[in-house]
Amino acid sequence: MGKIIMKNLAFYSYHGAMKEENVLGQKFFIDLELVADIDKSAYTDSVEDTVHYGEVYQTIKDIMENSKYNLIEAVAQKIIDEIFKKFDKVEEIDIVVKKPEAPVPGIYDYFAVNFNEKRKKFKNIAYLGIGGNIGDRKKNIELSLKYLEESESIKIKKVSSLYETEPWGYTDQDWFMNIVVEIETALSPYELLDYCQYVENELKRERVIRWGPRTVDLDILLYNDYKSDDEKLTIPHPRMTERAFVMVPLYEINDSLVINGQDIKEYMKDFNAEEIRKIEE
Ligand code: A4P
Ligand code: MG
Repeated sequence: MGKIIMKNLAFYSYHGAMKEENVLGQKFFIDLELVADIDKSAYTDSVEDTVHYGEVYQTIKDIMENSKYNLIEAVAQKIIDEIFKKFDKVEEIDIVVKKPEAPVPGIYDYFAVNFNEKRKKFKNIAYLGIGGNIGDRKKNIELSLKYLEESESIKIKKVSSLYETEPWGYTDQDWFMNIVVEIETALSPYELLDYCQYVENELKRERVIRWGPRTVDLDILLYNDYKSDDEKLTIPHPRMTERAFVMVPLYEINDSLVINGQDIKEYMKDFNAEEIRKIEE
């Protein structure tokens, strides 16, 4: 691990809790230390193996010049979140945001906040099936992705195409739209189930008929190699391998999975094109 140090970056910005500050603006200074996995670059002499400080600077500049926060705490957090999102090699960030002209009458160099944050580890890989057949089906799927993204402990890695699918189980209902997503998560399987149910509730799913119409349903298909036979949580999802609306999008995003000891390719022979059609990449 190495460190990238950026000291006394100066910006003219409009952050502040007082109206005057948002109109008049003032000086801000930022100090930043990034602990990052950059050792290789010392040997390769290649910018790809390090964290490009010019790009980090641009990220900070965008936030400083194009947003307005009440608190320097919020400014610091936004910078931390953006840097972790954009720069994979950064493992830890120490940031100081200084405000030398705070609207406090008195004599001082500056007021500042200092945060230190380590990258959250999302080491578990899970696959979720998302589908619905009531209301604006596509919008409900998009909203559930938005809710997943909002969790600090979930990172969406891959999203399948959007498929329109014949209803499975209870067939006297409209066609569904389905997708499958790959996520990285810090949540345990049961915490992930809770979060999926929270998203379903937010989207006002009404449970009337089993396998019946729904605005949106989130099922945990796979979670690492985890196995569970519990009624509350069965993983791998018990009916997934019979369902084209799960297997076709799942295969699209990962064609090398093994489910219940069998290669996903083996399962794919069972599905026909009439029950599922791709409508959007
Ligand atoms: N549960 C157990 N294991 C899991 C898991 N791996 N993921 C429990 C999520 N939940 C799991 O689910 C009932 C209970 O299952 C939950 O309380 C949870 O603790 P539910 O969502 O309330 O009930 P449900 O969805 O009506 O029943 P079920 O059996 O889960 O239905 P499915 O399997 O979700 O099927 N046809 C098409 N084309 N596309 C679809 O998306 N979906 C369904 C619903 C039927 N037909 C479909 C589609
Ligand atoms: Mg379900």
